[in-house]
Amino acid sequence: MATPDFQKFEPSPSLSLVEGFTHLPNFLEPEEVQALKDAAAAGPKDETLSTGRPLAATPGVHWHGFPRTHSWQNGAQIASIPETCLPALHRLRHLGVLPARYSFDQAIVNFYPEGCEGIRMHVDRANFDDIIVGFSLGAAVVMDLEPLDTQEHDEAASDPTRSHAKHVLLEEGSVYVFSGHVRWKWKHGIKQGPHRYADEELPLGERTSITLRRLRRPDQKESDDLWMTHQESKKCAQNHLRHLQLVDAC
Ligand SMILES: O=C(O)CCC(=O)C(=O)O
Repeated sequence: MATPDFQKFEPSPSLSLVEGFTHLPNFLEPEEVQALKDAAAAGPKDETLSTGRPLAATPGVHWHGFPRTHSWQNGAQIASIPETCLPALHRLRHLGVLPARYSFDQAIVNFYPEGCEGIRMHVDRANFDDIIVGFSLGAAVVMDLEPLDTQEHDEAASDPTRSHAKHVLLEEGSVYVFSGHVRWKWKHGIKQGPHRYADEELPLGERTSITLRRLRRPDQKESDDLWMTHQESKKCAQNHLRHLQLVDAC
């Protein structure tokens, strides 16, 4: 695999649209894109790790929207999703986008068939910790971002120099990172295609995203202040406790 050029990945201020959001277009090398596509096409190796999105409260890889038949059944030797993501995670750490000792214990692999309804606006559940990394494979889409807080929303909406909604073009090979403000106080989603970006209609096609997360545990307190202060998060706190019990029971 070619040695990555770290200079190329300097996140520019225009790519950090909201506090805590980093977007790195073309971050993945073509070989990494192919390896991730192969790993995703191979599908779940171990069905016990493939509990699907609603139950994604345990460590491991969770597959969402994938067909049940996959190439592991043909005895194919394909690197796993976590192995395949590692070099890119090292680069993100090297760039300072990920803190030195932060590690992930979970990946959610979402498959979006061509023309599907996308993913509704949401804040990622509070049973996941502060940093979420997303890898984009396949058709380009536009991700929408909006503040949860109506005051922040209204202030931005009444100021012509600010926009209360942001739109990010996620092309194949791009990586995004949510943490802090945008992770807890903004929602994000992807509408049903076709999408438009910069006055151009984006071609429809299949897309896969891989999002890496760390399940929150009782000893991980560093991000509590961020999410406990928010009203919406109070609801999440109850879910969080339920999920922690699930994790502890494993
Ligand atoms: O497909 C994506 O990049 C977004 C995925 C997402 O929002 C999620 O899994 O919560």
